[in-house]
Amino acid sequence: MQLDETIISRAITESFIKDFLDALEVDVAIVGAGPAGMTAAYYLAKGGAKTVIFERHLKIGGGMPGGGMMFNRIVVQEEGKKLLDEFDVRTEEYQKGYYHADALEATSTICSKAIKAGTKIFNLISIEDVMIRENDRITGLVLNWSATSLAGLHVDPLAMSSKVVIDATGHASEVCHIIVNKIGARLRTEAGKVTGEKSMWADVAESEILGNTREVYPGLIVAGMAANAVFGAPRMGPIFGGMFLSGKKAAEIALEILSKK
Ligand code: 48F
Repeated sequence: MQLDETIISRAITESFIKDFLDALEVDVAIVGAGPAGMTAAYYLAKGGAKTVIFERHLKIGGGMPGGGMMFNRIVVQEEGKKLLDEFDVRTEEYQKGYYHADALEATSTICSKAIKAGTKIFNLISIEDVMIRENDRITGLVLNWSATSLAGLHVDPLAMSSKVVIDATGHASEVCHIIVNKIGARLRTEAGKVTGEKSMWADVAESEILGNTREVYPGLIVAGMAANAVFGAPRMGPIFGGMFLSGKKAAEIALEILSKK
């Protein structure tokens, strides 16, 4: 068979556009394909919700592939290990209650499971705003190619609609910052704003993250490190159990919200 470059180009363009058009109206839009976002996506898709992730970078996994200071291993505690077992990611006990896993195996496996469960992940796309309606209800996201802002080009974005949004943007908690700054949203935190993360304390950070994984504004859930940053809890460094558990809890909250709509 003689290969035809035009057919290759058509296959890529047409199939991408089909997926992109389909992603313009979803049940749940997740911002960030880190460990929390991808875990949430897996459980949402498994639970029957139409789910999409937008990821700014070329690579998926957020802080996970880099492990701890570029030693590409992650550590999980007992509860986190159970989730990795469910994903079929291999772990090895280092010392009682501490398990380590290959950061790339964890990243690629969770990503693959999320996609095979039905999630669409769009990399290289940044969320730069939300879409709103009456009473500043969040009804979707405003997106643009990450390359546009990197190149400093003046290009208008596109928008998509979503019944629920999950901010899984990590330390930056970008969606929460956007709604506080642009629509004066009052988050369900003490001061109504992003509190800001505290310095590292793994034990406290991991024990508080599930409580911080909440609907922080109508239709917006925070997951992963964004949850701790929004509620002023410490960071935890390269222990990842809390990220996976937070992603799972965010999915459960989103499914609950969807069931009431
Ligand atoms: O940072 P990230 O991995 O967040 P996470 O899932 O996990 C945190 C851990 O990696 C680590 C930690 C662990 O113990 O503290 O930091 O909470 O993934 C966040 C992803 O969101 C993307 C970003 O590129 C990263 O891959 N992201 C951030 N802002 C945007 C975005 C945006 N505005 N639009 C699209 N993607």
